[in-house]
Amino acid sequence: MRKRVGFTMIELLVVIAIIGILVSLLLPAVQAAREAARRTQCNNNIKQLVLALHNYADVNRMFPPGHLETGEENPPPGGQTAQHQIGWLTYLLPYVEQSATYKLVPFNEINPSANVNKNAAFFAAAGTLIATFLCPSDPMPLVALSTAPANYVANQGTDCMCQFNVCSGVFGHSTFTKLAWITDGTSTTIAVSETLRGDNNPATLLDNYISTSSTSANAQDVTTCQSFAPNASDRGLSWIGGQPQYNMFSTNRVPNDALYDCRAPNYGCTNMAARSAHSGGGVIVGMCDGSLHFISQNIDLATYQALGTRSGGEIVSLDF
Ligand SMILES: [Ca+2]
Repeated sequence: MRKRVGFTMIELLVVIAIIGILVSLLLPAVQAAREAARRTQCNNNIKQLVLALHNYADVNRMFPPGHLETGEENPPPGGQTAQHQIGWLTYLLPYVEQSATYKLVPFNEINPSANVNKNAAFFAAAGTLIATFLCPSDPMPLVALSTAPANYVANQGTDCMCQFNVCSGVFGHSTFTKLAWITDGTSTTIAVSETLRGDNNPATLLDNYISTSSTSANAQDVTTCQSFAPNASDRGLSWIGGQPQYNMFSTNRVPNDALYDCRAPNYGCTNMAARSAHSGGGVIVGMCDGSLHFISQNIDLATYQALGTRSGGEIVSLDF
């Protein structure tokens, strides 16, 4: 009698089923390992950024502004307002090994008669993708724009409008904070956190926020702000840009807040929560002393706000 070779159909099915089970056991582990690697990268980036802030402060005796208008601050009647708004990450370029890009930024160009943001040199700098500015845990694909994005945002505290050194947080418009002003202590004051990038497409609602010029809207009052339709989708889409949705966050509301971020009225007041897609629900923050923490979106709001102020006088335990 001829000996049977090969497998029966049942044997084959059993083998396939076993392989399927093994793969299904392995895949989540592989995915978890990949996300852990991505998260480590996001952690390292924030660490680099806070170190860069300190290196900047060593040279300049203060932190860089959250954002700054380098054009005419008060143009003559009928003149255009300043066009060149520069975000804080721009000032850190020399301290994260990006001096070549830094040299392209036309900081001092004042040209109220033209939109200098269309300056060729500006876009050569603005369009440069910088890995240190990107958190690979953000699931949003990179959008092809003339400005390159960033996942890192600076702490403006609980303020809606933070400018000219009058800020509860550490960074603001035309604000240059000295380390000595952080009287609550650098280990309990947040410097940097994360945001989720938009896709620049208001038709895809999930990543939208509310941006309105209505003077009846108050971004500081997040609940009231929700009555407006979420209509903007450019959060995090320019590291160079000096607009709050690109580079600032508020501790007025907890990380990953379920309500929409707000910007109103007339773009003056912003209330953007820190956001991330990390498992566990929360965001990484870099404190002003360079230490890193993962802050849960379930954190007590008063504690979170205390971590946002630089000189609020609150007592915060170190196990937040
Ligand atoms: Ca504080």
